[in-house]
Amino acid sequence: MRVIVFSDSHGDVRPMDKALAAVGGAEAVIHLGDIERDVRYLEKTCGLPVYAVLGNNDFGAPRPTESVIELGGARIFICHGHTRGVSRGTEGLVLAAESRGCQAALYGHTHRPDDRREKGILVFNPGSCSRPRMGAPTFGVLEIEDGSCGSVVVDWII
Ligand SMILES: [Mn+2]
Repeated sequence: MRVIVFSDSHGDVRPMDKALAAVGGAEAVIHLGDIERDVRYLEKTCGLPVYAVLGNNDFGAPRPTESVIELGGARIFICHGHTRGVSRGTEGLVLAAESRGCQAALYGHTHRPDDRREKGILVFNPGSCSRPRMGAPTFGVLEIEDGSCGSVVVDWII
C-alpha cells in the first residue's frame, strides 16, 4: 500500500493539497507534527485515514507524541522527533523503533529529509512540505508490501 508522509507544514496546507492531488493511489496519510491544525484540515478534506503525532509546537490536542501504527503488515514507529533528540542524531529514535519491533522509524522536526536504513530499520524523514531548511519543499511516499517498507523523498517545487 502507498502512504503519503508529511511533516512540519507549519500552517501552510497548500503544498499538502498539491501533493495529494499529484500522487495517485495513496491509501493513508501520516503527518509527523507541527502543526496540529493542519492535521485536522487533512482529516476533514483528504478522504483517507490520517495518522498523526504532536510536534513541539502542538499543545493540548488529544493526540499522542509517539505512536506505533500497523499498515500493510508493517509496524511503523512515528514521532515528531523532539522527544528522541533527533536534532543530535537518530540513535535514540532507532532504539525506540527496534524495542517496539518496528520495521520503520518516521520522524520530522529537523525540516531535512532523511531516507536510510539502520539495523535493518527504515529511518525516514519527509522533510518539511512548506518550510524546508535548505532546498525545495519535500514530502515522502512509503510503499509497503508484505510488511516491508520502501520509501522515497519527493522534492516539491511549489
Ligand atoms: Mn518541530
